[in-house]
Amino acid sequence: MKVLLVNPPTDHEAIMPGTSQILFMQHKHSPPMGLMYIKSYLKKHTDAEVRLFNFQLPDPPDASDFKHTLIEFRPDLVGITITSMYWYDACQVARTVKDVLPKTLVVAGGPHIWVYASETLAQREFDMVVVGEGEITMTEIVHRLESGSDMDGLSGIWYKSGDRVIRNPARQVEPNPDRFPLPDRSDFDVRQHRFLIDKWWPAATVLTNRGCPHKCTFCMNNDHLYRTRRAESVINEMVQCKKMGYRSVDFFDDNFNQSRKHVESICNGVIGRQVNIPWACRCRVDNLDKDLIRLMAEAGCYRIHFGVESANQKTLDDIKKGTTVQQCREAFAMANEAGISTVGYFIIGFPGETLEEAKKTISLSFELDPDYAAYFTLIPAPATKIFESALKDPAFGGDYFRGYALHPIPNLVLKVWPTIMTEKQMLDLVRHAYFKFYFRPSFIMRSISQLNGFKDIFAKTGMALKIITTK
Ligand code: B12
Ligand code: SF4
Repeated sequence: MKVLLVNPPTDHEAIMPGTSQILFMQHKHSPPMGLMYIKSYLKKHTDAEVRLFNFQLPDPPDASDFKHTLIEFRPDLVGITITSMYWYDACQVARTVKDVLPKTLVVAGGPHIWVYASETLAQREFDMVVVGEGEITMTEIVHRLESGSDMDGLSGIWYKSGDRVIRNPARQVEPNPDRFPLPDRSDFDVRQHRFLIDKWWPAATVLTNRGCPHKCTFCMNNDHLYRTRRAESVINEMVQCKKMGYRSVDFFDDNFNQSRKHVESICNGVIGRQVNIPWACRCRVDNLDKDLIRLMAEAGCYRIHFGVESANQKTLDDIKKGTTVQQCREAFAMANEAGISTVGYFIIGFPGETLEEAKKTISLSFELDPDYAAYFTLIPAPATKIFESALKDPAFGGDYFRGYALHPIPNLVLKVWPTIMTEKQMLDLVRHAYFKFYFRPSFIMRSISQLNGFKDIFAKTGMALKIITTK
């Protein structure tokens, strides 16, 4: 049995209007963690020969490389990971598979499928979708195919049977993430992965938990069951990455500091075992205090990303963020004091937000003085509370996302939701904020002093040009 897992290309990705994506321009080259987890689980629990084809590399393979792999490897099953940003590209991949190998089973999974399972199966080229976590479901699919059994009752899948779509029961998320072996990093040249702001690269992306118990209304966090890995297993992964040549670790958890105990055990373990590798993480501004931040710094934390979102307490309450503006100030101050650099995320255009309030958010971004700031216009995303509210407002123009899921088009332009401010006001604010933040003499001087080779100069100049030229 041969399985090919595919991370689709990004040639026709959906477009965030304006300058919102600037800080993440190259980050789409992060390794596909979902597929890497599925691959290692399949390798452990089946005899299948599993390969991973990754289109999302700085020097990406093209469609003819992919066709060549299909012809040479002849997979029985192709599994494609799909986020809504790359839905059109994912459809192209599936179509290529069916053109070259019509009998190969094409299975889709990933965040887009969690929302649009039936729309995906409405496309001719998909045979099956996996809704939810894929490790165990994929393994069971392979076992059934190997033994010639049908898919009757296999939880977590929907599939086509003739003209009918069979919807099997949902699969519960795995309560113990340590059941999953470490993600398989063997397919990648580690040096290829680089986030513009990484101080030490290559940086390994590592997940220490899954899920998030919060219910922020703008976030599509599909599985709220929050689960942590054992610290020992996380540390083993850090050690493994270091041996592979990674020079830092980027914890990709949505919410690294949800459990203080979890953070403490990772930090204490890292210190005790003298792992000695710098790391970055994404934290909420609550759940932190000076002792914890000092411990994190001692354990190698060099950068924290904070979701500030807004400077207006009423907005923070409305979006159910569960944080206060004061906590934002304290979190940045504590990180600064501990010598940890910071990235602040700020969102412009929450429903009901006035121009004055949005300007306050931008002022706060300067007051907090993060090392990097990322400004976004609010894009109501499917399966979020804000999207549900936007659908009730005729000004938003209806469920264009479902239309896209049914009839994929290249480079869909994502929609903002103008309630009080106009779209132009939001886009202008974000562009000006980027301009003001990144063209400050102090920022330019610091960036120049930290330039790290030609690639870095090229990437940072590209970012600067995009800020200047984007309308
Ligand atoms: C890291 C991350 C990023 C990184 C890197 C993205 C990348 N391309 O690698 C950065 C910071 C750049 C980023 C940016 C954005 N992201 Co992002 N990101 C994530 C995050 C936090 C983690 C992804 C991850 O590694 N997950 C861990 C793995 C194990 O989970 P997984 O990928 O879902 O895979 C599991 C299942 O889905 C399933 N599965 C997945 N693929 C497959 C395939 C098969 C065949 C099968 C059977 C199963 C299967 O099995 C896997 C294992 O259990 C997720 C949130 C989350 N917690 O997942 C959001 C998320 C993927 N991002 C999202 C969004 C919206 C964005 C942005 C648009 C945000 C923005 N406003 O700019 C941009 C888009 C950038 C871009 N062009 O892609 C959404 C996607 C929504 C959607 N409908 O597709 C998510 C889900 C966040 C959210 N809660 O809203 N992101
Ligand atoms: S925004 Fe962050 S804290 Fe809020 S639900 Fe999403 S992941 Fe959790």
